[in-house]
Amino acid sequence: MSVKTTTALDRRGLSDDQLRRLFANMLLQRQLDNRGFQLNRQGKVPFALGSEGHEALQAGAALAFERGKDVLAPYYRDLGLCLGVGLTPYEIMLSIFARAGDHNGGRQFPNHYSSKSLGILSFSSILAAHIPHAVGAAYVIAYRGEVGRAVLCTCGDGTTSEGEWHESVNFASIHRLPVVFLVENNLWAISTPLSKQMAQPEIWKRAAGYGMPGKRFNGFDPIETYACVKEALDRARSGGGPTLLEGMCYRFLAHSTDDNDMTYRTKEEVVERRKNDPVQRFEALLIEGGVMTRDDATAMKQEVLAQTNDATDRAEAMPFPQAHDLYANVYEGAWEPWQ
Ligand SMILES: Cc1ncc(C[n+]2csc(CCOP(=O)(O)OP(=O)(O)O)c2C)c(N)n1
Ligand SMILES: [Mg+2]
Repeated sequence: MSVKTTTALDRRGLSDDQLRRLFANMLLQRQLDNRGFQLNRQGKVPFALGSEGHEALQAGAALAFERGKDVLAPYYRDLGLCLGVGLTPYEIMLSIFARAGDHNGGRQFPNHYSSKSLGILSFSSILAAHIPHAVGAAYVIAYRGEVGRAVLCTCGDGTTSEGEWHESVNFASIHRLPVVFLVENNLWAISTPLSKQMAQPEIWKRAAGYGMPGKRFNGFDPIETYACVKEALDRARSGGGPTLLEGMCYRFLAHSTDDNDMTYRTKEEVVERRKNDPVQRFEALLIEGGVMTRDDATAMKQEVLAQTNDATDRAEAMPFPQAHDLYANVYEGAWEPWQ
């Protein structure tokens, strides 16, 4: 199962500006990804998680999301998706550095994105625990009779083995809820390959069993991703019910800074997959298609590096949370269980 290579620019109605924004998002995601790993190796942060290989999928999906209307229920690998819907590099860095100014007070695991104002649901490290939450949010939209709003709920391929995933997809279909289930299939669940996760490896085909439309697309192509996610979100927003989407991609880095992927996959496999690197491919397509010049691309990379450096320095300089407010936002009235 390989991810297709895109050979010519098919812009599907996107303007030059939108195409450049897609690319800028992909660059920023990769830069911040690398920064997290660097900070970990410098001993400055305890943990970081990579999303290299998911850039095109997440930038494309984010472009289809309507800020101020839609709700996003992401998972830990959705750095680019969360940047794309409005989280800033500074907010990302506050979370990685576990500083008090973070949305979760510096007390959530890193890469557990959330923002009330942007409509990003906070989530749990327990795989698939956020899928019923996403369906609950979609139920609220339907219950209130709101049109023009939908929930975009993402997860990895391995997560679709969890019972909550199946129960949630089934419930959403029965009630024709406005939700899109987007599976980011990177072929691995830490060390477990897809073949040990499911005997029928085409996740999108499960849609038929639940009575909803399903589609698989090339997640290395941000434009194809945008078109598929937009079509599904539009259907959900207009009362057409849920869709199951499967975006094919690959995880280039280890699962996290705590993982050594060379214990379960070969360097050759990763090198082979990197030949289709979605960031480099999209850059080449935009240059060939006359959307930007090589100099534009260089300038964008410099800008992204400057943004990342600025976010890193500002977040690192911020204070940690204080021990005395450990239970703030946990119990009503900041009740402290030891008192
Ligand atoms: C219920 C549960 N089981 C196991 C884990 C440990 N775990 C964390 S991430 C992960 C892999 C998930 O893989 P996938 O859904 O494919 O997402 P990916 O990390 O590949 O993007 C596992 C097994 C967990 N967090 N929760
Ligand atoms: Mg996976």
